[in-house]
Amino acid sequence: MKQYKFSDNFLFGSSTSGPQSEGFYNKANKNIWDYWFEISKEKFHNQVGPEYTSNFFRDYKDDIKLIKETGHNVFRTSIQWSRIVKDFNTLELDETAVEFYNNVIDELIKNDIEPIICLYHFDMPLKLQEIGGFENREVVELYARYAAKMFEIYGDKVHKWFTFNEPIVVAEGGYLYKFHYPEVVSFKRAAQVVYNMNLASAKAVKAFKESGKKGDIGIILNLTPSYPRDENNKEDLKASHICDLIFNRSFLDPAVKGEFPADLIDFVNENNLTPICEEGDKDILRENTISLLGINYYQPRRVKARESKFESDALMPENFFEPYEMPNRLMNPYRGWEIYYKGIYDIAKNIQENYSNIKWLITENGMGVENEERFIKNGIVEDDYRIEFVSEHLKWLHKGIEEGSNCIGYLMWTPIDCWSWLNAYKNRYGFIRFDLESGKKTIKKSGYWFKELVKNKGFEG
Ligand code: BGP
Repeated sequence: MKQYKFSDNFLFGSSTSGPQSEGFYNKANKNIWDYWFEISKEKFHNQVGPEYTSNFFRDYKDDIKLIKETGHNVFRTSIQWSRIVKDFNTLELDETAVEFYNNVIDELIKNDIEPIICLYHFDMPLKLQEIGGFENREVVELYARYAAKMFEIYGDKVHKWFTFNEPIVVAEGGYLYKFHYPEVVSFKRAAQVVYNMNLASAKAVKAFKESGKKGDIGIILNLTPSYPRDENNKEDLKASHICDLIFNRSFLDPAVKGEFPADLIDFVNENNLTPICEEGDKDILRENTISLLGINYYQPRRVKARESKFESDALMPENFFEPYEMPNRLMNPYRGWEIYYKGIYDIAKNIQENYSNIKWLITENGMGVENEERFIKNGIVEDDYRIEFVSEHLKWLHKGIEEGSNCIGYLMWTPIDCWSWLNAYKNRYGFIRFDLESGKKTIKKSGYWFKELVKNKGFEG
């Protein structure tokens, strides 16, 4: 048995997002999820949409009580652009929403829980999607102005901000693989979205600096470390390098280093994917790098060189690699994602060695499990698998920190079972169970375990 101790000011908590927890409650505007559910209910698991979710808008006080009872010293959520802004051009705000987010922030602080706020979590306002979403430069400007407004009104109380959650997923889901609206399949348009979101993020960082508010600003990236099937096979290495460029470094490098990797620029030029750029963009990226990096880690990406031709009408990332199923890999069968504990350490070392050891934290890590009611004993979900999942990741993270990686916290996905996009309530991730029928919220075994972990600043394992 070994003691795994974390520093006294280490952040322990969890993350959710506005669209996945609040419910609709007369929002000023619809976002693309509200709309997509309206027109395509059948796409959503059991046809459950975003209108109710776990009712954070109504129940935030009780929810924060539960979050407190599970030991959190930090909690992350997102502001819904479509809720707080009434008119995107004049930036007229919705007063009920302003008050709601203000109350949430106050309630957290009152409970000694630090609020971390993200400004965009997959939730493009429908009106802005109608003019092209992040393909349109005008939306980049509107986003930067919205961000500036949020710093102005909440910047005295919130000291950790994030511009985007998993921006690469916006491009993947909406413009390549059809698991987000607008269900477009175009590598070129995806590249434009990636480019414009990088710019939008840098412009928000600029606005934050200009606001003069105290604190850190960053971006949240879902890093999927790329592992080649065979380290000694040149073609496998090339495939894994391309994946790393597309899925990780397309945001990581501009955010931290202020520029796109040269190999990525060559790749987009060679494949006719070059986005439309404007003069001055390079300066904006270079001058507005982040001070804090959020990393969501769920799974590695194992790849090999293509063994057969990829059949598709349009050019896709898969033209350049094939997924590799490593024998004996550990799987989360419900989500279909590999669990690879050491990946979190590899990320820690990568950030330390290649990204100037920037201050970072895990903003999501988690295990979605189906039919968790199977594990209820005496009214409590006995989720020992989740305890194992967290502790095994923390052991590797601890090693990375011991070796000097500048990680300041670990946030799980998610406090209370929440609505998960197309999967709705299929897989449960929370420390706290949400009973869909009765609306009851009950702390799971992992929630009590987490409380002890935070109290002791570590665990024995
Ligand atoms: C991340 C997202 C979250 C959350 C989580 C779990 O990618 O930031 O919003 O949903 O994944 O994934 P899923 O809901 O797809 O099971």
